[in-house]
Amino acid sequence: MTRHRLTMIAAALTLAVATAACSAVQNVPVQSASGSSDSPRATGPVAATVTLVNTSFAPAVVTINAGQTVEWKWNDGQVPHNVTFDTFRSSTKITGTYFHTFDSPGVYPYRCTIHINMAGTVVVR
Ligand SMILES: [Cu+2]
Repeated sequence: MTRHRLTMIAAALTLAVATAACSAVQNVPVQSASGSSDSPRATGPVAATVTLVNTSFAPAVVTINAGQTVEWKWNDGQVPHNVTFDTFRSSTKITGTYFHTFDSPGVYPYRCTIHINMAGTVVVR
């Protein structure tokens, strides 16, 4: 991870904290999909969608609240990709979706193991 990337994440976290401070509404955590393999359906409200396109995750950084779900959508023709975190991952495929519900605040980097420069981050506040 480059220093520039860390700076971007720090900025995102600062923004997340500032936003959270202004929000009186906190989402109630819902059922978690932690540890599941390829989850075909969302188990919590989908708060952000990331498209796998042009050998990249778009957007590369998404910020959600704890208990919310991120959806990944494959849309890169015949180029296979996967979504791989430290402790959970999608399958490698060319179409379809993957969902993960994040229960704990933190910064979660992930990547596609096939394309070394294809990386993203989920910030959970
Ligand atoms: Cu890939």
